[in-house]
Amino acid sequence: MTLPITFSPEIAAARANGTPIVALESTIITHGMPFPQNVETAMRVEAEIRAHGATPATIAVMDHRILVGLTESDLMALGQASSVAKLSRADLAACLASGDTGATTVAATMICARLAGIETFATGGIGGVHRGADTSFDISADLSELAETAVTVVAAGAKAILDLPKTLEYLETRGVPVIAFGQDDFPAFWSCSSGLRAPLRMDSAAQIAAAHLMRTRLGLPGGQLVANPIPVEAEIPRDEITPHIEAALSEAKAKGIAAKSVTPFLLQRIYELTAGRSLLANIALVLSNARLASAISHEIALQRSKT
Ligand code: PSU
Ligand code: MN
Repeated sequence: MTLPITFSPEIAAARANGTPIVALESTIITHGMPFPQNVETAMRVEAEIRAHGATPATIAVMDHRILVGLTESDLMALGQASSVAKLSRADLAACLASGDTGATTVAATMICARLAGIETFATGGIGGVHRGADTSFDISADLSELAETAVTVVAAGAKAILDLPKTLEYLETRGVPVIAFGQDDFPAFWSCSSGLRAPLRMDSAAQIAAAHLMRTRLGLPGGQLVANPIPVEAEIPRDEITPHIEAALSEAKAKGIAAKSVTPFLLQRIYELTAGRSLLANIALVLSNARLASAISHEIALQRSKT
């Protein structure tokens, strides 16, 4: 059985040449940022990865196929489309079977990346355990995917709209290494620190790649979460963003926003409440994650070639 995967010409060439590939998700484009900044950012992130000697593979679902690598016109179309499905592990196969268009979340992008033989993935923030999860049961499927799929994901931690202590507990229970890059604290997306210590700390791409390869040698199935703090000049300090987060959360509660709509609703409201500053921070951190992921993808290739 052949997989329903279509590689773009750029990705096909990278596979043939052995150039390291970095996966990118598409939900950040369709549900995470407004047009036109979503498409501009997607293109800048891709350019950043190319500038660091790796090849970007943005992943989405269209016409019964997983597209690995999107063209500029694919990105433009996706960035303006209004009714694109947000795909996680639960709906990936159904969307492929129906032929609908879907954007992949962190969880679905990890699944597609693994199928395509890609081991490094850059994004902004991962989903997590939502506040109030003790009654809502809202825990992102991104977390269990990290426990099952062997892809190293570079994110700026998790957003403080989530319950960060519970998110870290859940990841620990599922055996996911959570690695803060270059600092002791787990970062909180728009802010460099969440005030919580990360379980692991690494200071180089080489260390992260070595740990990734060791997990494979040990036969451990899951991936790694690399939590790369937002560049300090772009951060929104915790005490500044907290009131906006609280306001967005109580609006979501009052409006009865639930399930898949929660994360996009909160991101949009915080964008409005910070007069666009949250988006500038988001762009800066994704670019920074793209650079680190590129370095990790090179290190994985280099270290594997030596064994
Ligand atoms: N965080 C962001 N921007 C995003 C997302 C998270 O800053 O666009 C998206 C990612 O695709 C992530 C998904 O995988 O939201 C998580 O959604 P949920 O909480 O419904 O699992
Ligand atoms: Mn959810």
